Order: sequence, then C-alpha cells, then structure tokens
Amino acid sequence: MSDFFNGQGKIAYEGPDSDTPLAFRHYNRDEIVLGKRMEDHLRFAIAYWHSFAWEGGDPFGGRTFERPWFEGGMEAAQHKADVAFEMFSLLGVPYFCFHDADVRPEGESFSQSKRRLEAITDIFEQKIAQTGVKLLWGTANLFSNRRFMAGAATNPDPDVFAYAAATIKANMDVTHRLGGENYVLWGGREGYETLLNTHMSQELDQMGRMLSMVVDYKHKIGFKGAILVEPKPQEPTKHQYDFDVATVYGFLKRYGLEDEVKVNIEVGHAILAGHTFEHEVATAAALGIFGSIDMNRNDYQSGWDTDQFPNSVPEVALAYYHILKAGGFATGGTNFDAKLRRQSIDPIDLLHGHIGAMDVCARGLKAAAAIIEDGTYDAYIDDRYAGWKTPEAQAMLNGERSLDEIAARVEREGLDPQPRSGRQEYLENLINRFV
Ligand code: XLS
Ligand code: NI
Ligand code: NI
Repeated sequence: MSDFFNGQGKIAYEGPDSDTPLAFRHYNRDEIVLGKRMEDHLRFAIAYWHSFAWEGGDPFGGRTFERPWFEGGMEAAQHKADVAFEMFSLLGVPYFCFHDADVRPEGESFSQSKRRLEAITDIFEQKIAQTGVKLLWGTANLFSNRRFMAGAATNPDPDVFAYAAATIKANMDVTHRLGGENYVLWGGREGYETLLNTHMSQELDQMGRMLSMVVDYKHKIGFKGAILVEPKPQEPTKHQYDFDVATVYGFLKRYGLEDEVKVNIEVGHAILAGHTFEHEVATAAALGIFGSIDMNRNDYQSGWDTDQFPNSVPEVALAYYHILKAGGFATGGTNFDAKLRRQSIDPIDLLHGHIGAMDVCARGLKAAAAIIEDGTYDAYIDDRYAGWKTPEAQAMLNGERSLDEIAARVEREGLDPQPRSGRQEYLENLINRFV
C-alpha cells in the first residue's frame, strides 16, 4: 500500500440514505438487475491517462496537480502503477484501460520505448494476478508526440505510417499478453487541419490499410478480444475522419471490415458530433457494431470535449436502456474517460469523481431496467410499428413487392392512411416516472 490515499479503506455500498461522502449510494455490485449482477452489467473501467497521467493543464496554464510520479523514469512509472492499482481496488472497479504513453516514459528510440512498455507489462501482469483487476482495453497513443502531428496512419510520410504500425503492434501484443478484452483505435490526429494540404482519398486508403492490418494481426496472434474504433468529429484536428458512428460504419463497409470491427462510443464525442449519446448507441446497435462506451460528459456551454465525470441520471439511463435492448455489453464495458477539473488537486478528488460517476451509472442502469420491466414503453413502440406485422407489409419489406405492384394496390384498395399522434409528451412523462 502506498500512502497516496491517506489510509483510505475500500469504498463500501451504504445505500441511498448514507451521508458518508466516500460511499456508494446506488452502486451495489452484487445486486441483481434483470437477472445479472450490477458489476457484470456495467463492467466499469478506470482510464489510466486521465487519473494518473494528466497533469491538470489547460491552454492557458500548465500543471496544477502534484503527483510524486510526474518526475522520474521507470521508478516513477512503477510508483504510478502502485497507486493506480490501489485506487482500482479501493473503488472495486473490475477493469482499467491504458495507452502506452500513460504507463511508461518515452524512450530515446522505438526499441527502448517498447522495452519499457514490456517492463511495465510485467508489473501489470503481477498486479492483475494479485488484485483480480482486469484490462478492458489497451490502445496506442498516436497523437501526443510531435512525430504524429500530421497524423499516424494518415500521415503524408510513409515512415510515420510504419512507426504507427509498429507502435500498434507493440500495444496489441501487450494487450493480448494481459488478457485485454478489447483493443481500441481512436484516431486523434487522423483527419486534417486544412483541406488545402490534404489528399483525402490517399489518407482514407492509408487508414483503411492500417485497420485491415490490425484485424489480420489480431487473427494471427489469436487475440480473442474485439477491435474497436472510437469515433470523434474534431479535436484535436479540425476534422476527424471517424466523425461519428454512422461515418465509421460507412468506412468499415468500404474496406470490408464491418464484421470485424465495432465501435467504442464516448458521450462527449457524440455531443461534439451534434448527436445525443443515446443516438450514437442506438445507431451502433442498429448497424450491429456496438462494442463499448467511454462514459463522461461535456460542458454544454463551452463546446469542448471537457471529459467531466457523468452526473445526469436521465441521460445515462437512456443510453443504458439502448445498451440493455441491444443485449448488454459482450466484451465492452463502461470506461470512465473522465478527468478532474484542474482545481481538484487532491487525491481524494479522484475518489469523489469516480464514486459519483459509478453511482450515476448504477442509477441509470436501474432506471433503464425498470423501464424494461414495466413494459409500457416497449409495448408502445411495438404497437406503433404493429402494422408492419401484417402479411402484406411483410411482403413489402422482404422485397416480395415491386414499386409498381405497391402502386397498383394503393389505387385498387383506395388507400387513405390517417396520421396518428407521435405522443412525444406522453412518452417523456412516462420515461420521467423511472429516471
Ligand atoms: C480522446 C479520446 C481518448 C480515447 C483513447 O478524446 O476519448 O481518450 O478514448 O485514445
Ligand atoms: Ni474523448
Ligand atoms: Ni475516449
């Protein structure tokens, strides 16, 4: 045990009436919701980068956090790992996620960086065995170092493409070694600052090739996890190619990868794309590519990807409703891709942030489950589309009717469909009974 959290013991579930600040009021991991333990539904993960690597800077000022591992090489990285696993255990989260750059200092050469990543992986292996905390996903940081400023897979320089490929391979190898359940690709700089210097079709082909190689390599090494692409429309680049779920689906289709790759959907990215989070989840479910979620929230005034901890139960509930209707998580989970505000400088703030987020998600999950158990809402949707169950409607949908055959029937039967209310206000009131 390090002394980072000042002797704090494991965070306990105390129920909704508890006034202990560091306790769960709603997240009760063994409680059964729709026949499954809450922990197995939500599959919480902590993001190494925000909680342990981020220094509290903003465009107008640098580091505000003081963490003993910010200076120093591999020894500091080991200390960081000790504190990270201590926090995972205090909070009782089953998973964590990391990028190579979060866990090891950059080396002077590619080989040195890789050896350092492998050395940290040895440490992670032991910690996973000791604590039972598992790896939800691993990923490569292909956006912080200046070599990637013009993109990784989409860089005009083929040597950067090669460097990115080698970096991805190294990260897939350690993810596989650690039993990771997914491998994520977020294209932070796969896009452009200005179209004036950008050959778009060339860049898209490069990105398609990289993803195809990732899929091939996954099969080659026998990695059983899912390959996930994380959409985001902009930030850091002005325009990113993986704009949103629908755009990623079109990209996967074009390169023949739609059965091999799924999406990791982040709340803040959905908002930046002009969608709601539940829209993105429902789109992925409808297209058969739903994988995992990055849970956080944006500040609705600033228009930035502020990565705050979630705190709106109704928003979270609608997303979990769609996740439950899609069959829940398979390999995916709820990763808190969320960071403290830069004034929240104390270790205890990390605990407050995660405890609140876990409680919000637990309430959201319970509300979603209650909507499903009650059944009124699902029955409404079924009824709204009930007309499609008739044989004639099925024939139209299955391709057994042509445009002219349908046209002939409309005249023959003198069809005159009457509009029906969409009942939005009724549905809003209905949902509000549960959230
Ligand atoms: C940044 C992304 C990033 C990915 C992992 O906006 O959310 O944190 O989740 O590279
Ligand atoms: Ni993000
Ligand atoms: Ni993310």
